[in-house]
Amino acid sequence: MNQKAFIFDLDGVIVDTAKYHFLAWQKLAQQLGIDFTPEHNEELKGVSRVRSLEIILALGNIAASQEDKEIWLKQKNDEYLSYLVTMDESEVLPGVLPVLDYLKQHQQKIVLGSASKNARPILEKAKVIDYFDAVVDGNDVTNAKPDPEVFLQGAKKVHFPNEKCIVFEDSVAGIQAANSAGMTSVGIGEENILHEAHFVFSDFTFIDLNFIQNLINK
Ligand code: B16
Ligand code: MG
Repeated sequence: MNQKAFIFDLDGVIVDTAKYHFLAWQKLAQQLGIDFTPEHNEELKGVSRVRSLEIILALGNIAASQEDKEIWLKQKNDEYLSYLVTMDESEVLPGVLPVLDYLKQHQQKIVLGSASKNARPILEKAKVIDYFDAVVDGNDVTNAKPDPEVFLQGAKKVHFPNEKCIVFEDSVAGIQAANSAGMTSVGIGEENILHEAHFVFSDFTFIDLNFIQNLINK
């Protein structure tokens, strides 16, 4: 039987939590007198929470103590979590469930590879956690994307060699991580931004199940 490991990023691939990250970061930025726009938010995609704060503080030219940073990180995460309270399966992005169903029906491995430390509760709220054979998230890794650690750990957890892994990612750093791990990369988003990916689709509704079957057969 042909079997592959399909590794999914979370934010921007399975659910669109970027909009909540933006609102929470924007609230903190306003409090600190920093102008934080949706364009700035693009730079935070796939980036860890700590690194995101550093990017925002650099925007406002703010030097902060470790203590202040800890307070702001907690404040941002509490605000972010408040948006997730009402989250349910309706937030799963269009086209994702048919692909997950197809993979399950064809006995493929399904893995999560996300920078988020909130990944598990989000998968539970979105009611997709049962699809996953393994979850690797921001609590497990020390090196953030573009370092391939998150995907390497994912492959290891399901005992698959890297060349038999396919990664779905919406961030440039994530595509670079997949490529440097020797995996097949599928970009979800704009072709001009994700041009380093082996394949790019605007979203999952553009992914034909024949394409998935070809990846399984490869
Ligand atoms: P948290 P992904 C990433 O998720 C987000 O894209 C990024 O904006 C966020 O800062 C990061 O998770 C950390 O999230 O604060 O929940 O730990 O795209 O890697 O699934
Ligand atoms: Mg993402």
